[in-house]
Amino acid sequence: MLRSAVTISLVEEARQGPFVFHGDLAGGCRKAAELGFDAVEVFPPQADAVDPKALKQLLVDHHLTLAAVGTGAGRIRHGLELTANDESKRRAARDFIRTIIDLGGPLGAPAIIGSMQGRHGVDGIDAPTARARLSEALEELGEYARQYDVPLIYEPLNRYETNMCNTVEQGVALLRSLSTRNVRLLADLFHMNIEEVDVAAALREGADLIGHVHFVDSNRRPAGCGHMDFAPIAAALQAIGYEHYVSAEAFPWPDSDAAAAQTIEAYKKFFPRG
Ligand code: LER
Ligand code: MN
Repeated sequence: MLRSAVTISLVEEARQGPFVFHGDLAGGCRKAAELGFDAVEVFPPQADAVDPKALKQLLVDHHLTLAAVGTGAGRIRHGLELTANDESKRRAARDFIRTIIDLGGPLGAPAIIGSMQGRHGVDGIDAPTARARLSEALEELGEYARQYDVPLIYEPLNRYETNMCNTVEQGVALLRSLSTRNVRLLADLFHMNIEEVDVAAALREGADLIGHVHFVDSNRRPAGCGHMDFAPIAAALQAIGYEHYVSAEAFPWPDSDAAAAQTIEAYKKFFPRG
């Protein structure tokens, strides 16, 4: 069964970012449960900023699961990228992600690699070198996540955020070039609206390699507040037998509570449960 989730950011530097709830893990969990979400997706500043026992208790108390844990603070707060020139920075980037895998893994949640993938064409990093560095990291971290029986999630981003992979097709090609089979794609509808010719067709092409969805409208407002055509997207997810999370990574527009309420309404409309 496909499951709903909502994002909670604990990263001060991401206050203006596309997260529904900000700065309050317990409050976000309470609201998520009140509205009927199945899960929360957490964006921590670093792994040790979250007490795993307290997080587990919050999830139990509110009958929620943990959908995923973001790693983006590794870049925005600590300046780490997997494609960096400096070997020690690349190692620190992988170490950072490993600690996030260790946080989410025991709770059944995968780590997401988005902005930490970095890019080529900066600091003299050429495309093949960047690709090799990213692939090496995905191989290692994908296998590392296996101990918790969770995948590693890799997110193609739009062209203004990376030039590693912008589309599902490029993401599929990257994953197929790896020897690990434990990396899946994140289909973020905001990035896809910018980059894909046809969002629903791209989801069908991604098929069982898609392991997570960021549910959001064209303008990064909550689903239903932009011009995204969700009916064919929902049909494509049903057609590929998608049974993971559809997680609201959207601006808290017009505010967090209204964004969460709007998302759950859109979720019920497009993914009705028998
Ligand atoms: C960044 O634009 C994004 O979509 C996040 O999920 C990645 O950290
Ligand atoms: Mn995203």
